[in-house]
Amino acid sequence: MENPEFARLLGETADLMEIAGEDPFRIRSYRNAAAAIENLPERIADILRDPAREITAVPGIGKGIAGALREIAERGSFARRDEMLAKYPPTALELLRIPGVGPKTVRALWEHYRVSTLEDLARLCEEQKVRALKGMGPKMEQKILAGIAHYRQVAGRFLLSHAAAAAAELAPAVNGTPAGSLRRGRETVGDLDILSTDPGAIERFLAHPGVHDVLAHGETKASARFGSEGLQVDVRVVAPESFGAALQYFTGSKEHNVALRQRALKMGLTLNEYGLFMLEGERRMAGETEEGIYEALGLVFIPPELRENQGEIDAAERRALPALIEPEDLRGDLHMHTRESDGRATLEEMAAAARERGYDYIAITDHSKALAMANGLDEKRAVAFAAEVRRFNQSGAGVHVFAGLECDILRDGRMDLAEDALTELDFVVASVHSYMNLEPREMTDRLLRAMECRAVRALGHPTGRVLLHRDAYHYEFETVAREAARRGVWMEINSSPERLDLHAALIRRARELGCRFVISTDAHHPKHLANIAFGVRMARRGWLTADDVMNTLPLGKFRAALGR
Ligand code: DGT
Ligand code: CA
Ligand code: CA
Ligand code: ZN
Repeated sequence: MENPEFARLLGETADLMEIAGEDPFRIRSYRNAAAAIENLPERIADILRDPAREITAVPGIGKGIAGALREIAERGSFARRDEMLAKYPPTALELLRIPGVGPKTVRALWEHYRVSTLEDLARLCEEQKVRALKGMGPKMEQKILAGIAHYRQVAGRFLLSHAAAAAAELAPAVNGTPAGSLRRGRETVGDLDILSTDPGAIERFLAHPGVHDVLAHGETKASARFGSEGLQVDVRVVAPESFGAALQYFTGSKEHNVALRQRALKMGLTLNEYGLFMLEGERRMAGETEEGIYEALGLVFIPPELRENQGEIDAAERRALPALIEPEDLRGDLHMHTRESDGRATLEEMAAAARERGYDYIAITDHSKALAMANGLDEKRAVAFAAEVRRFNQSGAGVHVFAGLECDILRDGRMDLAEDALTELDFVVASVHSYMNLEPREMTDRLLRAMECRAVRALGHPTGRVLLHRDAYHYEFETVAREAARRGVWMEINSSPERLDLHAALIRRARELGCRFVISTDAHHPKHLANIAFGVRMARRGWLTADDVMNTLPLGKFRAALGR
């Protein structure tokens, strides 16, 4: 058993104890232990197995928790957890995910109505029975209903980054290739699909230490959960002569596949996960490679990111697909934070990491003062930091640093810092971090006004969405994109895995309206610079070429382009 699983069982038990209203001190000790285990570089299972080691030597793990861990290692649960699960069904834990529903509410729901599932809670709200509970009212019922609706939409989906990390571990273990939404670069992934031609793949998949809860197990297919967060993984074994057909089929999207199959039928062919065949006589036309399938259908190869049935088949027939941007096209990264605001590293450390990636330039864009929590910069500090950046550039660090700022757009659309200070900087990205629930008209005006500031070069995370958590704020995107194009303000594609903002459809629309783009990471740590790959996936899904993206320019040309 791996550490996250130990941590999950302890955390779950703490949640249940909280529902039961037990001693906060004991609850906290479970939570602290879970956090300690989560961050422990060593495997708990190894320490337990080593007779020369004492598990209580791990900080945060006392005698009581140590006993629980031993029990978990032995039989997958422990007495305290079993006891709590006898009181409350495990579905009660899911209720805690709904905003406004805390442990006390869960307990009251159980005690008064024996309700412990989302379905029952939704019904109870509709029947207006929740308002009878202490501290509840009609407004709360509405809020809970909205929360449940949202939860159902996102439940069971995972960030692209999470699925990518799982695939990086599992695919090599089964000699497999990831397909499905992960291969298409969708920002969230429902389940991970892996294909392999290795007959031993299923066995090795199920033997992998991170794999648990086997959902289906056959000769050529198995489904199970992976890791502490329980991402579902489907592994399929296919014959080598069908590999391309299977990869094509299981990469999807379903809509793309349907359109492709219709095309095949019109050509007297039939396409399935085994291959492309003549309708009459069943002669095999293709199937070993994806390229072969597209070619036999009279199409150029369609990159997986475009397979959403959004005109890509037509374009492939006309040989008019764009030459999509590649990660190697990027020369720099234009949104990152340092310790000057809420980043975790210094200017020097960020620049060193950028040089290691082979970049020619970066912009340091710390927060402005409206983001007090992030220790945002006022005019004086911004200008002083710019001077520090320029001194740094004198030191010949091998990568050019632009003195930038992520300047807050205030509620009325004014910039957080005075324009004369902003003008002294090389690169200002303007972002909304507050008042995200304005009426669409007001939000539109706010963004339009922000772009009136001559110092603004880019619009940061332009829709403000946080994947699986917060919807985009509402405004007239086309109006704003048109104005951005007119003024030469670039649209940011924020590569942070929780944001991936803009998304594909808006990127494509913005491009049609004449916008240019930057792809940036919003890094708060040197390791976040690697997230640029996710932003590039978004750009590709938005049909962008290197020419559409400003930070593919070499330093000299980029500097010239900064003069707006
Ligand atoms: P997800 O897992 O919800 O993020 O999205 P996908 O696209 O990975 O969907 P999934 O895992 O259900 O299926 C993988 C691929 O298999 C899907 O993209 C296309 C193909 N597929 C699944 N069901 C059907 C179907 O009913 N018809 C066709 N033509 N293809 C299908
Ligand atoms: Ca999938
Ligand atoms: Ca699947
Ligand atoms: Zn931001």
